[in-house]
Amino acid sequence: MDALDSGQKFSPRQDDDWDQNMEFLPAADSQHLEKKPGQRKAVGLGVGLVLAAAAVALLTGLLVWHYHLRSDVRVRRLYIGSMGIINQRFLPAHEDPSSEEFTKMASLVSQQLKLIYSKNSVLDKYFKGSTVQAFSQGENGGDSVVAYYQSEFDVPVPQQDSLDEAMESLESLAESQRGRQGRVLLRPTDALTVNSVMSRAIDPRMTRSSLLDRETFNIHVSEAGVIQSPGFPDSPYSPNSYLQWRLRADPGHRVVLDFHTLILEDDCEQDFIKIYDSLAPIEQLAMTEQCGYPHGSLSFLSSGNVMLLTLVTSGQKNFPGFRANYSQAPLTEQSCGGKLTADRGSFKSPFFPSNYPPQTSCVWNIEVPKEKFVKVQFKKFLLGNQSKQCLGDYVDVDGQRLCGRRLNNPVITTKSNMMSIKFNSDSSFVDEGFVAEYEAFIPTNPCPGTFQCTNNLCIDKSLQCDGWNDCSDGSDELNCKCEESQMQCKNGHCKPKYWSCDGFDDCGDNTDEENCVICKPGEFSCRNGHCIPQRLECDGRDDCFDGSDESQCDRSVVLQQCSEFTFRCKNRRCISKVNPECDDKQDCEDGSDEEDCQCGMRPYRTARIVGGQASREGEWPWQVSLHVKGTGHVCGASVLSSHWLLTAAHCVQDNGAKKYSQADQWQALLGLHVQGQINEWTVRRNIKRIIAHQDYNPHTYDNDIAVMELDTEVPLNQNIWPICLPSPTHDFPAGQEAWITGWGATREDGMAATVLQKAEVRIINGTVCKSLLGDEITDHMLCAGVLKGGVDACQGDSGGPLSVTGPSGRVFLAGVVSWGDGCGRRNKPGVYTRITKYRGWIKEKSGV
Ligand code: 4AZ
Repeated sequence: MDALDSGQKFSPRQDDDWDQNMEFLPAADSQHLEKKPGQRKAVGLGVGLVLAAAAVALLTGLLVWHYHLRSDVRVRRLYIGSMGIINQRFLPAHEDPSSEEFTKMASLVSQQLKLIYSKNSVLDKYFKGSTVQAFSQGENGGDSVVAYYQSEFDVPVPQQDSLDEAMESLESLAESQRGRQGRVLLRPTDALTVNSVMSRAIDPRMTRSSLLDRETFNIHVSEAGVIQSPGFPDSPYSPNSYLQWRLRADPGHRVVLDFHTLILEDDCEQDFIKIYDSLAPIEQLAMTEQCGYPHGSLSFLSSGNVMLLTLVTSGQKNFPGFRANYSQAPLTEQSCGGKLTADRGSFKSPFFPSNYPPQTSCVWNIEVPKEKFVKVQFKKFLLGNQSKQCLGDYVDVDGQRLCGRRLNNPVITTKSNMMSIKFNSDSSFVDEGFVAEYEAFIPTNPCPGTFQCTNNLCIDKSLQCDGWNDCSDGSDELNCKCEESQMQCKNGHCKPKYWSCDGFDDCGDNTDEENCVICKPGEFSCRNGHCIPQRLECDGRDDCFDGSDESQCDRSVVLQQCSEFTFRCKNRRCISKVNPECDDKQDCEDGSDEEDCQCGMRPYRTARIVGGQASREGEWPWQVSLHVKGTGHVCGASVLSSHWLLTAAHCVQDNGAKKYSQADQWQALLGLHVQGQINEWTVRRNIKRIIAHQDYNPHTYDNDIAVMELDTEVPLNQNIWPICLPSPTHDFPAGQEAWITGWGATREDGMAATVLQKAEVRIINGTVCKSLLGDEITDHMLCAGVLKGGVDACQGDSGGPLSVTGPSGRVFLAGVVSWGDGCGRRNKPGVYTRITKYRGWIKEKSGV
């Protein structure tokens, strides 16, 4: 039997008469109600409502009583567990459920479970039966076995919690008996010596009755290989399926699973993968659950020699699925912790930036010369969900526990020459881990020649009072005397005056955004500066006379007049909603806001960069690498359709003998992930025609835009897909998150990247940008970046996309990488061609 066939379903017993006895109250007889017509109608309606409410209340009461109070209604409850057996040898035949050895051992395990449950009155009463799913070799080699099983109970609804408690109590029983020599768990004659048991109720999503397609794959990872969801990459995974991959490494090794692609439905209730540090889906050994399009690390390691990957899908919306590489690593590899005696150094969680394995513990002891103290700074810290007392995964620095994914203060100092740091991961839910740097310092002079933060970090003096929190505890920005050009925030920081009222919280306490609106409390401030009563917002009428009071509402309003902020439908009428195009809701009467929307979705969704990180294959299917023949990658571009690309005009300008304006000089690589690695996804095309903007100015980079026509069309698929073009009035507000992608240099004057890089930046207000970069910033340009520095586009990224994801999940092209003052410099954002200004031009030149 497939162990997962039966689920946690209701199975009412002995009470099949309750619904037959239940009657709805008879409807009121209107003939008996002699009233005036109007009144009669109202009274009739009232009586009807009261009776309907009474019927609903009665039905609800009966249901509550039926399922919760009647103690004879039973539910089936499934537990998934494992049992460590130390007096049996593991044989290769134990991996094959049809072998005699498997059957024999499974029968012993079932008997043993029955015996264990019989010693507990709750378990004994409700136990139905067990099935063994798999065996693996115990950690001490062939001399021990781990059995994975499922036990089924039929329990009255009110007893469910006590059943859970009784199951959990078995773990401590095994634990306490293990210590007593010879008194191992309840040993029947000649049977098993059990040294551990562990079990939990199964994830209810894995027992949905709709899961008809069930399959198990058994894989040895001693030789590296690839697993993928069925149909990947040509077709989406199948609906209503429960698939599991049991991965086994050699003894003394761990399983390594590295996802190369993972694209599932966004809703984890529908489709998800879950990875277990076990061969069965035991909940307290769940390492991760993923759905949608995850951005974090997708490289996982088990604590022992087994791992289980499960994929559960629902009946709706099927996506491409996954492809992952598996292999094994010796348990001794990357042993962590140790003694650190140098004056400075670094240490990190095991396997960083892969997810650390569960059940791992490491201790680092830092010891520096006697006269010095030690400080440690966590550069990265991702340790799963924060728990109250840091009971799960944590870092302990001299008795102080740190956990979660954000540290308020990432710097810790000792008042002695020693420091002890412990890292601990529990049995479930792993994360990327941490990177830390430590340094010895002389207590009397901790920051020679530099500024000393309250947390003892030392920073360059020029960073003091520059408006940026460089200490990470804000102490470099306290008690600053603001200059003439700066404003004083309430929290003591100084910020450039022109940053006030730009819609972005620059102070950190929002004081730069207070008192900006002239409207009184209770009033709505229109974009055109008018004030209207707040209650008129979203009332379906254009009270501002520029549509702004109706622009952020669910429903759109057709306006009397159009403005620079309103969307123009094909029928030339304008609607109030901001960014209505391709948001999967029809707003124009003629439906034109939802036309030509085969774009911007990562496929199947129905729903070099400085300071960036490597992206995953298929993550940016509109990204193109433009190669100059004989030279290689020079610029980026975006896919607009199967025939057209969009890039920067400065990429296609002649440069002395280099005739970049000629189409035959170029080759476009679509669906590329790693430079130099052409794979089955990569499509190479020659260029038929290049059309650079007629008003491109090579001195100012104004109108830095060009389109390129491919010589033959490309197939659109999950790795090659157009990005959406925004309408001329599409709003990309300051502060909005955007992504830049490309193979450009990873630092100013640095080397180009080989793997496609991505980085998150923010749209920057135009006035702020002009004040930072000067008047060369025209209205045709858009600034984006991280003003603190360190994250930016750079040489080789030019022509590539600055993309913004809309509320419906569709990605829009906000800008094209154009120029900047160096790369990643503080207060020097990147400059992009503002695409909204060129919607008409693109249509005219390419027809897209
Ligand atoms: C370039 O040379 C370049 N920091 C592109 C973008 C930026 C700087 C330089 C923006 O192609």
